[in-house]
Amino acid sequence: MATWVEVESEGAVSPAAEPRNDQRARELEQGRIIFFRRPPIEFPEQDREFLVAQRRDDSAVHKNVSYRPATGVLRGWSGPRETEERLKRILADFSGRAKQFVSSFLPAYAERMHLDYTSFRPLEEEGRQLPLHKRNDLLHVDAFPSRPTRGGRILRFFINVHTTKPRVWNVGESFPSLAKHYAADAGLEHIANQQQGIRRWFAIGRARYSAYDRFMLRFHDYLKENSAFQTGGEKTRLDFPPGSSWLAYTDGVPHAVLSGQHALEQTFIIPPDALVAPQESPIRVLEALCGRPLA
Ligand SMILES: O=C(O)CCC(=O)C(=O)O
Ligand SMILES: [Fe+2]
Repeated sequence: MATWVEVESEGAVSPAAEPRNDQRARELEQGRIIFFRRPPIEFPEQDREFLVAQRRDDSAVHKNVSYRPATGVLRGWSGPRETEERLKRILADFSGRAKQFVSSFLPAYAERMHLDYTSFRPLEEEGRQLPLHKRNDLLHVDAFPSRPTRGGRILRFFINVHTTKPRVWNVGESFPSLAKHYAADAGLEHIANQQQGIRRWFAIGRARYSAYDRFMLRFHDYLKENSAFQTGGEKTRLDFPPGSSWLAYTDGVPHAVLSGQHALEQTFIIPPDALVAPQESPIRVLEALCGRPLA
């Protein structure tokens, strides 16, 4: 079994007590998940109670709820106005604290990271009926169809806010190994070759999507479609206990959520020039495999 997956217990971390160096960032960039038995941020008990009280039948929750901290827009929610305002406030507070925490825990990123969406995941993950490419119980690496990163990385901070149930993940092999085994079959060469044509013939709109973005979107779908990979690939089960918290680069760690309910999550996009181990980033790993620049 791969040794690169190590769940580290940090206890309740006071960010100020952490050494101000890049060790944690390096571990994350290399594919490790950093685990906190208790959230490293303040999270009020009344907020937790409010979140876990939201049920599908009484508030029309059908999917993950997303919140955009930059604009205050809430998606995927259709409860009463008052409830909506309270939910927004809770997500905005969580987002602000998550940002503050990541800035001090991972100082290398503080100046350049981009605060992406916040999410609340109110549904039991086990047995969700979703179309194949949307299923999160299948191992995958993340790529967002609407937000190309051009080589930037996707860092996610989670809290399991459920009272009693763990959130259960499977995680797979390291990105370099995953790419070595599957990138060619997923069409890396073809997508790398398209780059120049697209540069030449399409104007600005398309250029937002680098070959890297197009490959990662394809790779996400390819991995979910690949039943040999899903059943035969190497995996490690991780149980995140109720009340625990974790950080992971989900564009590099193949992951699947098997069960659990009520999680909060904040996404950060870390640009290539803020990474402490850029040579380990998915874009560099893929470029080394295909011998061409991808962004
Ligand atoms: O909700 C989770 O625990 C992870 C789900 C996931 O893989 C995702 O949102 O990309
Ligand atoms: Fe994911």
